[in-house]
Amino acid sequence: MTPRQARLKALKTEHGTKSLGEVTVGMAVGGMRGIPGLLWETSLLDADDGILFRGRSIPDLEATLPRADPAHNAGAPGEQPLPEGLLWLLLTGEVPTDAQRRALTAELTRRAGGTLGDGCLPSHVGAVLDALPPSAHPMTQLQAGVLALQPASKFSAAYAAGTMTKRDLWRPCLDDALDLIARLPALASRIYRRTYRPDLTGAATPVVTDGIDWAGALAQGMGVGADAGAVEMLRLYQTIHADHEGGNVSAHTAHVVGSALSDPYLSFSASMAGLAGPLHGLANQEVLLWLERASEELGGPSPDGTWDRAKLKKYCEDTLASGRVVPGFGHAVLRQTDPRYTCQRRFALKRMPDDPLFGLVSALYDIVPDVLRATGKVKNPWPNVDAHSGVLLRKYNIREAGFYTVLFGTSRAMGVLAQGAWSRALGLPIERPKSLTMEALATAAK
Ligand code: CMX
Repeated sequence: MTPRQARLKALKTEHGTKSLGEVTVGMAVGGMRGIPGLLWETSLLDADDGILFRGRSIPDLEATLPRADPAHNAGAPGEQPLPEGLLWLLLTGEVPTDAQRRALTAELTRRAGGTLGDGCLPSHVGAVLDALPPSAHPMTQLQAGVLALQPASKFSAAYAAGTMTKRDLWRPCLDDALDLIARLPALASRIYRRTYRPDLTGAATPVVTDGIDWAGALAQGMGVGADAGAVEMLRLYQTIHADHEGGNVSAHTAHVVGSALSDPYLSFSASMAGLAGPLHGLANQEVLLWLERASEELGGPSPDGTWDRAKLKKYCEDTLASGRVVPGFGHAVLRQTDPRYTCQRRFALKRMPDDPLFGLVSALYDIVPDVLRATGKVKNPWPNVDAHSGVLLRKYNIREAGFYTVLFGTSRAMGVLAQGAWSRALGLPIERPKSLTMEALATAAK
């Protein structure tokens, strides 16, 4: 038994009957807010301080995770953390050394058949995508593409063979997780190119295979790999979206589906169906469209780069009056500005301080919270991760908002799949919370 397995066993034996708090009727009908009902090892969310990945804050990760080698960063040392470094941290609880990060990148490359680029996709995956109409949303394509990869599941094969105990299934689960993560840059870029950029053919976007990092391969596949700023932006983006503890829709979906011993391809695909909702991951698409509409309606910034605050306030109020939410603001758990927003803002201040849409995002930071407070019902008026990401992507020529949630998804894979392997290693059971009818709730409340 490993130390973590022993710890969970001891927790169950010594504290299994202790209460974690009261469950009210309001919680039961309020989206289970505040009910502590999940074990999630890879990250923990604090309402004020934001996400901690294995106990480490985003600024801590920015300072400590390995960066790109000069050879893969236009000759200069990388400035942004590499997603593989975070994946190592999520899996092991330890910040990797540069050598360990390089080894994980090499392992992902090996698992992808020698390239993190387009060549690693089995040909039938392209055929599945091509069978969909071009109008299919990129998130639909992502799910279909992941399901097309599923026949390669080692977890499913091991379960079917019946030669492994339930406790040992974490091994093929981890295998599947790494195989799938290895193929995501290629799958995402294939979806991007067929939907928006058919001009970027495989031949036109050659992928360096010798040591290129995972986000670098994604950038190359999307045709922005020659822009060092774009590559760095994607490294940061792919790092910060990876995990947000276990109760959010995408993570929880992966968790509940995986608990039925559905394999990682199935649970990740299901997770992406949840991420595709506008109140969750699709908010990043909605934000950019909303910003572009604002810019159009207001006729852009004034010549000195500032935005008309009164008109912006009205634009926000009109959004609310039309029955829509202000995308990119609010959160079910957070009660302060999302640190994932703040780190993107730091990146923008350094690399694109004069970008007009960044100016708009900054102006909205001063305006939206008051507008939301005035409704008297919004619990958190501050911006979340999605309020900022589209402006960074757009700056680096990834302008198609419909694709943005796919980029959230490729990152989220690292968190939910790392936890999925741990869930199997810890032998977590099939998830089955209790539901009640209104009559049963009323009876229980008496
Ligand atoms: N704009 C307008 N209304 C908002 C709002 C916003 N940004 N945020 C919350 N509200 C409303 C809710 O819709 C709710 O209204 P009703 O009582 O009429 O249903 C009320 O305020 C209370 O909501 P809450 O308790 O503050 O927030 P919830 O936990 O219910 O919802 C969230 C959280 C994120 C869905 C919500 O803040 C929202 O819709 N935000 C905009 C969409 C968004 O940015 N989503 C991305 C979140 C991060 C992510 O997962 O990627």
